[in-house]
Amino acid sequence: MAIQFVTGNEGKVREARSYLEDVASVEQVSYDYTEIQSDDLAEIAAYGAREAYAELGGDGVLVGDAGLFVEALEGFPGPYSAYVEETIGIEGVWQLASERENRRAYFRTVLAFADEGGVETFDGSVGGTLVAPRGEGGFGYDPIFAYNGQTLAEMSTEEKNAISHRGRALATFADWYADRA
Ligand code: ITT
Repeated sequence: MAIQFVTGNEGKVREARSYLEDVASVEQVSYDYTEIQSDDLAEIAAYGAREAYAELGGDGVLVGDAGLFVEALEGFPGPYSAYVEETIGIEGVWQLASERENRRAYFRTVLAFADEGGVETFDGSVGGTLVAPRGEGGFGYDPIFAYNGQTLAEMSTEEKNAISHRGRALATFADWYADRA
């Protein structure tokens, strides 16, 4: 069985393969699905997966949607994380957060899998603390997100994957997929 993972990020595909190696192969595909406006990542991912499966067909399609949710900012930037990263940048988000006493935040990923049986969603999250940017690794908001004293940008890929929101969602998806195979 081949799962088509709709993403522009080769690193995410490699990460997915490591969770699914015993149950399915994973292919990277590009498809510009509609990102609906919603404050719920699951709704956004499920809509995208349904649309991508209708277009691409095959054994099944996987779409992910992720974001950084800052507690003191009522969950901002959340589903708008990519837009906010492009506009005010991670420095801008850190500036907003640094004015607050509560620095807690979490990353959340929702993966949506669509095939002829319909669509299912799988959640993963990791909690941490926002700090001034540190580290050269990772991507996106990794330099301002600390977990056990280290930012995700200071960790190796293996260390980050072991605790990552996407990893947790992938593990849940892989269990579900294996059970139904
Ligand atoms: P796709 O091609 O896979 O859709 P994307 O980067 O557009 O990639 P995501 O939904 O994964 O879509 O990410 C949304 C935003 O959250 C974007 O600004 C990312 O940089 C950021 N983000 C997601 N996962 C992250 C992580 O593990 N560490 C830091 N930032 C992350």
